[in-house]
Amino acid sequence: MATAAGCSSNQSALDPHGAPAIHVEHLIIGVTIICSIVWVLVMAMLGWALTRKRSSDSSQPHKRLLTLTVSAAVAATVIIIAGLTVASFYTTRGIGLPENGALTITVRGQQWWWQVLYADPDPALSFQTANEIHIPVGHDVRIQLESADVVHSFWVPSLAGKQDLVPGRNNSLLLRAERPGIYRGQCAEFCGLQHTHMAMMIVADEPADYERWAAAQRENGVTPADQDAAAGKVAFLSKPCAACHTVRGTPAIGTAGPDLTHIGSRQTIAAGLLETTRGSLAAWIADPQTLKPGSNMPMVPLSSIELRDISAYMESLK
Ligand code: HEC
Ligand SMILES: [Cu+2]
Repeated sequence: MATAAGCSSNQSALDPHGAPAIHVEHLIIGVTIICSIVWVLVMAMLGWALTRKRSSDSSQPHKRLLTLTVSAAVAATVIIIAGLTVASFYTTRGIGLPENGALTITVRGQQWWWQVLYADPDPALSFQTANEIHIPVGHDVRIQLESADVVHSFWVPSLAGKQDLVPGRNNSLLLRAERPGIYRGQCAEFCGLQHTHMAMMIVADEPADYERWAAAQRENGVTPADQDAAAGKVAFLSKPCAACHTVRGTPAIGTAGPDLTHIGSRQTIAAGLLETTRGSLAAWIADPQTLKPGSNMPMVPLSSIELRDISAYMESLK
């Protein structure tokens, strides 16, 4: 199995890299083994029953043997089902929520992208990003799940269980990575036209790298030195872009689309659709409806110079 571009593991519950995902894998393997044994036994009994000679033995001991066999099978069923219930109960506990004080990240599902809020009691330390969630390795992280529109589902199979994002309800999930890397996840609940293009990246950094990343994200968007990018900033602010997008440190404070303050630092755009390059940014801005039909970003008419400059500006927002 090949890994998705840039990712350090398969997007698979059978390739776990964090404690919650390991608990889930153990449960999957346990249930599969037990159910396989039961299936083989049932098939063997069925085969035996179909091929044996019909017996006319109606003696008392024979009847007692039948009663005993059926009772044993019923008891085994009860024990196995109870055992699996207990196992899934302990798995649910194992993937349960971390202690208070753990890093908390709010993820808000939107058609069709992930809004990611790193809220801090000190507003100066709070920031927002989209579709790419950085976490420190070896730490429990609490993911608070909300939805802006319909039901979505947060699923990063190699790091955690799966949890729905339901409008008007607060769900949460424990996320934890044991090794640095990039882990892919996606929306796992059909949520409309672009459901399949609602991917995310979890980037697990060494704690020092994580702190560096968070400090950089807290900064305002850079004022570009490059001439094209500087012209792009002016164009961006004069177009409807600014009504839907925020670039902190500028008058753009729209909230309908992803925060673009550090768009150039993210690996992909439009929820995993394209790798972030100046070319892909230009393609996206020129015609989002061809690349992601139905998405909530309209095509904004731009001259070719404006398109070039705005793409340069977006790329410069590291
Ligand atoms: C009506 C609101 C709206 C307008 C106007 C708008 N956008 Fe967007 N934009 C969005 C939404 C919603 C998304 C998320 C689309 C998705 O991934 O499904 C988005 C996504 C993006 C992305 C990718 C962000 C990411 O993190 O993946 C970029 C870059 C972007 N827009 C730039 C622009 C530029 C430049 C303009 C002006 C030319 C613009 N947008 C105009 C709503 C808007
Ligand atoms: Cu979704």
